[in-house]
Amino acid sequence: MLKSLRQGLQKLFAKIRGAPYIDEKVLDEILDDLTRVLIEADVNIDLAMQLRDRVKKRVMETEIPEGIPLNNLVMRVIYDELVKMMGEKSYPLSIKLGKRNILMFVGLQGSGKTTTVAKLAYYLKKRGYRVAIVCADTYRVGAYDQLRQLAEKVNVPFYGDPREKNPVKIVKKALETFKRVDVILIDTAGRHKEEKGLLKEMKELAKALKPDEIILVIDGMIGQRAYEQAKAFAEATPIGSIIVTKLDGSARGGGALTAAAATGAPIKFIGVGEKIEDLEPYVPQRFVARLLGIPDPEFFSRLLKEIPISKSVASGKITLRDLLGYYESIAGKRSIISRFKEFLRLDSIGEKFIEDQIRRQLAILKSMTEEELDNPELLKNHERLERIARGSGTSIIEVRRLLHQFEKMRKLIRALMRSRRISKEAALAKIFQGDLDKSELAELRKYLKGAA
Ligand SMILES: Nc1nc2c(ncn2[C@@H]2O[C@H](COP(=O)(O)OP(=O)(O)OP(=O)(O)O)[C@@H](O)[C@H]2O)c(=O)[nH]1
Ligand SMILES: [Mg+2]
Repeated sequence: MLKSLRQGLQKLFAKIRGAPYIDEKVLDEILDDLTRVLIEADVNIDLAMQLRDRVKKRVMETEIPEGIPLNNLVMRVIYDELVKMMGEKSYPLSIKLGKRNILMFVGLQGSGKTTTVAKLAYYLKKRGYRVAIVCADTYRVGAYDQLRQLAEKVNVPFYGDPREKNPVKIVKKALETFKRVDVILIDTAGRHKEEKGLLKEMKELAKALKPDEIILVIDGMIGQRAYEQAKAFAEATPIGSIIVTKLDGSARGGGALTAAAATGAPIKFIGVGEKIEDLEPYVPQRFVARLLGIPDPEFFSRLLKEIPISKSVASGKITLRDLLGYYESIAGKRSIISRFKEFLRLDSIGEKFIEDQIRRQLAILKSMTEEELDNPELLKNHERLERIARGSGTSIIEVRRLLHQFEKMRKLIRALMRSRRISKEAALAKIFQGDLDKSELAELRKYLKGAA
């Protein structure tokens, strides 16, 4: 179904999901891709641009909880806006029980009316309704036989008269014949290539038949041209609904659906193949989720509520206590220290020096009060610095240097948490164990230059 649109969107989502970080530039690139994919599927340019602007605005303006990657927000917002563009609401077929519901099908030539009548008959019959089909297409040779055969296939009663040229007479006859049914589906002729004639004839027929609902069948292959048709139709009748067909093969189906949805007319079903069972109720949420390759539309509502990987990601605050915890956990582990040295190419410095550094920093951290560990702001106070330096057998300069390095490291940790979606503990371990990519490593080298 809508192969190129689906592939384009799925590729884009894989890209969003895998993006190591998202800033405004990356977001703009993503939105360029999105716009291109939509326009290629024949979505109207204005609609595509509006969607782009809305996604950007919402992403830039939304505050998201600490620890939830921006990637999730971008996916969620794009999903939401696509759903809106696809119509947002779903409209179940309203069949009133205890009466005969007359549904009249109209549409341009070849749009899929006759096929859809049979599909809907099958759909309703499976759900327990008593259905009958009527052929009121007195124009096309073969229309009668086509529908009769389909009715046999679906095994529902059928009425038609190949010799009668007046569709109103046929339907009157059919209504006398089918007294005890729930739904009567009336197929009409689709001989006009332009909307005006179609709608004029539809109104005349509707006046005589008094249908409960008129269903316009639109060929998905006409793409965004569906807009004019759906709009004129919606204006011509208050009891109209829409079925868009041929969404299986078409490269322009996305354009047809979005255009029809943009008129505000209710799209009730979609045709997704030539077979009798290839008709589905149209639910924009489900439809978009499927385009995006996600089986469960609930996925998107969970995206922003997801419990982050660890609690500390949620709490998010990175304090000196985290650094202390890490130093304590590696104290004396030579393997970590030598790996650390190796990957940073710090040969000239030497393992002994690193060990010594870690030991001194540990002493500084241990000389801090609980309050200070949680709130480095307090350490702007000279007396506190003096106390810590004395307590750890170091100097005020060293304490300041540690604080300065910690500030830089905090940025790196935050960047890692966001880009790799990991907890701060894991980010710290990555930093010290050298599990970083090139740009992350460059950051860390800069940081360590300050240390040496
Ligand atoms: N692939 C695909 N083909 C469809 C779908 N719906 C209809 N068709 C095909 O479209 C062609 C025209 O379908 P019809 O149902 O005869 O169209 P119609 O509107 O009744 O045509 P007229 O009566 O001539 O106006 C047929 O070959 C159908 O098999 C669909 O959802 N997918
Ligand atoms: Mg037909």
